[in-house]
Amino acid sequence: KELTSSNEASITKLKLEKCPLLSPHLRGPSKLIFKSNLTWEEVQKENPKVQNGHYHPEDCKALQRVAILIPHRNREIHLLYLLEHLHPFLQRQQVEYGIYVIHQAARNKFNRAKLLNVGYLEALKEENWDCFIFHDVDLVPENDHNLYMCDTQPKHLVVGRNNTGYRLRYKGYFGGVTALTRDQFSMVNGFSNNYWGWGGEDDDLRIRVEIQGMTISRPPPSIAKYTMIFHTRDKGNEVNSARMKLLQQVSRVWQTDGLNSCSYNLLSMKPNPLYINITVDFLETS
Ligand code: UDH
Repeated sequence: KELTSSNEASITKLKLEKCPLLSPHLRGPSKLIFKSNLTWEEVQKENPKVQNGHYHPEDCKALQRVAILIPHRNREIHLLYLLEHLHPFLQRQQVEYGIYVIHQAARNKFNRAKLLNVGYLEALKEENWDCFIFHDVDLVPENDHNLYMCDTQPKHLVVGRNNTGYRLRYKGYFGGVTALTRDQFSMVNGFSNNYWGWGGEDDDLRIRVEIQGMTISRPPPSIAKYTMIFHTRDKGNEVNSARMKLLQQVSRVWQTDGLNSCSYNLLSMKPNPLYINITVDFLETS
């Protein structure tokens, strides 16, 4: 019986050996350059094997299937620079991945955490991802030994960044870029949906992780380094003055505030060459 080409492709994938944990293509630290005239067409051309934001290695079977979730509104140039670096970075690591950009449509207060909950729920409708990387749009990894894969414990990937002298911002900091397995994130009921504006939602997630008796792992500081693309505070993302109060309630509310209470209006889910765009709308309720 004749095989269709997609059947052939999946049989070849089954026969492949597992990729090694440390890919032979890793390069170590690299100096990042952000060209002022970079275009989407150029980045697309540089990544011919990425289709609709998805990629899988061709010569071995990836150890994990990883969804990268990027919360977004009005930061197109940051997105372009991040994707320019992230696609080749992930391909050098030999991970199978999909990049999702979750775009908040309304001009109300920005809600990073809720967008990431939406990304998790929607990405899982598309594929059964093993691992989720929750990724700010303005943080670009400098060293490809910083593996975009999940561990037995939730992982924090940003130990240092250029604008803080490459030191952890504070003990317990769990923001910027984090990696949790599908099950770790579901165990904590995801992020809280109630942080409108800047701050607190990452500390809230850390408390959820601790309530579950999990601990946060971090790669060595010499590896977990990021360049933050400079920006000023966005309109609609002012500091959230309710954050300290919310942080005191986590142990009481985490079971009813999170993935299981995340309501939203999905406006569109559109594949772009370099990412899947999810546009979502929700009302500010607290
Ligand atoms: N984000 C957007 N659009 C917004 C707000 C936030 O896309 O309008 C996303 C984006 O992925 C960003 C993340 O949410 O990386 C976190 O928001 P942020 O970058 O504003 O947070 P950060 O802590 O900066 O990096 C806070 C304000 C910096 C002011 C610096 C003045 N010295």
